[in-house]
Amino acid sequence: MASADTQTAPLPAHEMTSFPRQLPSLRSNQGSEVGSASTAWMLPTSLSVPTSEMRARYDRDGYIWIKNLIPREDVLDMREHYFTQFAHTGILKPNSCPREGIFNPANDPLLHQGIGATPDAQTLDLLDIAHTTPDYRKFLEHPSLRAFVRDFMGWDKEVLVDRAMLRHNVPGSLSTAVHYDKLFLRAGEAEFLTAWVPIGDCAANGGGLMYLENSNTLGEEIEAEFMRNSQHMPEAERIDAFNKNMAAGGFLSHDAEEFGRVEGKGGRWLVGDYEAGDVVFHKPYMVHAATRNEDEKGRIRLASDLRFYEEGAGLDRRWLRVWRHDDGL
Ligand SMILES: O=C(O)CCC(=O)C(=O)O
Ligand SMILES: [Fe+2]
Repeated sequence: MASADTQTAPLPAHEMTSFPRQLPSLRSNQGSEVGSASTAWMLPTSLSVPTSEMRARYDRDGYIWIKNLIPREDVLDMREHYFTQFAHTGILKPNSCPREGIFNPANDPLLHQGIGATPDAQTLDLLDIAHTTPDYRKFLEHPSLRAFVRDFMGWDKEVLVDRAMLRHNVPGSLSTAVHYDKLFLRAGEAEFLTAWVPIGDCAANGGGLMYLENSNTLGEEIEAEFMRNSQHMPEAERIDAFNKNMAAGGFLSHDAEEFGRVEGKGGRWLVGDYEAGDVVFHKPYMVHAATRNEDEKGRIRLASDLRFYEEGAGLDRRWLRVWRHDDGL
């Protein structure tokens, strides 16, 4: 991936895992597509890179994409577990297995939406249960992930807030709109670390996350403006991602193309071909969105997003409960 299409400096030879392929054009929920001239490949980082260099990349780029952090089969087990719970809804292609998670192309994508879009009542009930299963809660404890987080952050002990999400996006459905995570975790003063875990392979146009290049400062500026405009609100309202100064759903925009062009001043959207086992970590103000799932193989995008604090740090206590569709956060 040593080319100008990659976001940052050329990779050392031992880190080149694949040759560059043509940059994709991407879509969000509304607006025109983000043409390939406005996209770039994210920088992948292998576990062999020294921690100091990983930290430098995270500080510089606002994200770090770690390849093969969790054993692939453990991630695919989780994929199978999740889609087994949804199989009876008819979401899966006939004669395909839950581990593959292929969408039934005869379905209306808008009737099979997940978190971040507009799930129907039956799906909401299933989602509530899916977030509580022992398999999922155990997956969140994965020792490879936890050891990495401690080591990378230099923490003796990490706290994962219980509110972690499982989000599926079938091809053609709506996807998570443009935001930075601090919008939703305003009550804690400590800095947290987000981990985005694709649960299955996910090509660049397959519904994974895209990051607005070098946008952590932009996110900080937007948040400072929100805070200035809400200083007269009562505390509970001020920290609410859905208060009257915020757009619907707490998002910054549903149109990534326009947001990148106008707010991002032409910054590129960074994306990767993610594989099961990879984890992307990002900063609280880094602007991102999920791409619209246009996977040619019909694979349903499934991912989980997690937030870690250092033990004892001032965290957002509202997030200490397992996600429910009606938790108001
Ligand atoms: O997976 C998604 O669609 C959204 C995830 C996200 O926004 C995050 O990891 O912070
Ligand atoms: Fe996010």
